[in-house]
Amino acid sequence: MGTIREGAGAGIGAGVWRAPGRVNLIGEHTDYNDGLVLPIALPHAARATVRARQDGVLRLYSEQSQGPAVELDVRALTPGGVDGWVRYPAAVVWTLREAGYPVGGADVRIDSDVPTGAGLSSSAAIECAVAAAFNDLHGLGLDSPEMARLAQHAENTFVGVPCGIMDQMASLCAQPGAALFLDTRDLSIRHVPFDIESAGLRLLVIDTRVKHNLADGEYARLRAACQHACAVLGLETLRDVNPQDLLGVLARLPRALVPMVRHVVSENVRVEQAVALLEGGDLRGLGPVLTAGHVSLRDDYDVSCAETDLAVNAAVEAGALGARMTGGGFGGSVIALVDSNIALTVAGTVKKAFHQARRRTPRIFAAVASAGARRIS
Ligand code: GAF
Repeated sequence: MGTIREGAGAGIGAGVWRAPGRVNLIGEHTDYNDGLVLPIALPHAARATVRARQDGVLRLYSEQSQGPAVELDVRALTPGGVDGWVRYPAAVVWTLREAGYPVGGADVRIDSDVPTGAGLSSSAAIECAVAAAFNDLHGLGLDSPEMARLAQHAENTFVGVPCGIMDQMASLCAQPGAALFLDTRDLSIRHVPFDIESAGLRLLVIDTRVKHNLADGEYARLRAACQHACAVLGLETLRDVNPQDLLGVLARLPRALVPMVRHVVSENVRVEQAVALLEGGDLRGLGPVLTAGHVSLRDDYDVSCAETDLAVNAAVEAGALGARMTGGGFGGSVIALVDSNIALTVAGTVKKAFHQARRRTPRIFAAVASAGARRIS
């Protein structure tokens, strides 16, 4: 069951690739609106040990799953044809083949420490590790944004989740000590200094352990509502709304769409504010921008939930400079920017608040901006 012989390690046709999960500092639900995002890569990552095979069999094994290895025929892969975690590597291989790249079977072993169901992009990490592996093993010559587009397409088409491109870009393009300022309209990127430890700060990630699942239809509904707003406004994308004209634009929308559009347009402005603060060396100034982003997601975009609100409120009351839910929402994780000397106190206060509210104890860790995907052996 489920073991792959290691052979000569990273010899010809084999190797190990690593791709991280992410937290987004600010810029939520903007990526499918051609907007701005500012994620960092987490130190947590998926490692894919991959060896090319000549027989067309894709053999997938995960250290974290309970089950045995799954064997698939690469020629028979079909969207919707497989379930569970194997969808992610299978989706990437299917997409590469659909795009005409000459890739075949492989033994793939995944070992990931990215928490799953926590809104930290554990699935994008697997996709990106596998994309990087096949890119190298088959000499495809794809650059990181091209791999990100393929991985996003894999998730949209094969897995059936209509996600934007932020998570895949973060996993593939991030650099240590920097946040990734990404314009999803043209995939232009800028690495913005985010060395929080030198600034005497910590970025706490609070996994509320409320299951976050993008495939349940809510995310697709939000995306469709943004497209509807564009149709009403006669725009290609909500990025075409000039923030200066926001009030006039909102006046032309049906009432139900007003808060959503207000969030998307104001969130792009918050990303620009955050970038200006970080580039000016004012990391503490980021705090209020984070909290304002949370208020907008909670009240306008309506994707927060009791537990993410509880974590944000408890962190801010305990002295965090700012806090917000991160990722798609409906559960998942919260980030809190705190002075390092009170990081433990803030974490303790959040746990206590969850205990008092009779919720599961959240998992809390401090994250630093880490490296994007790369081959490690
Ligand atoms: C999820 C999606 F996968 C991203 O593309 C992005 O839309 C995010 O939710 C919300 O900002 O992580």
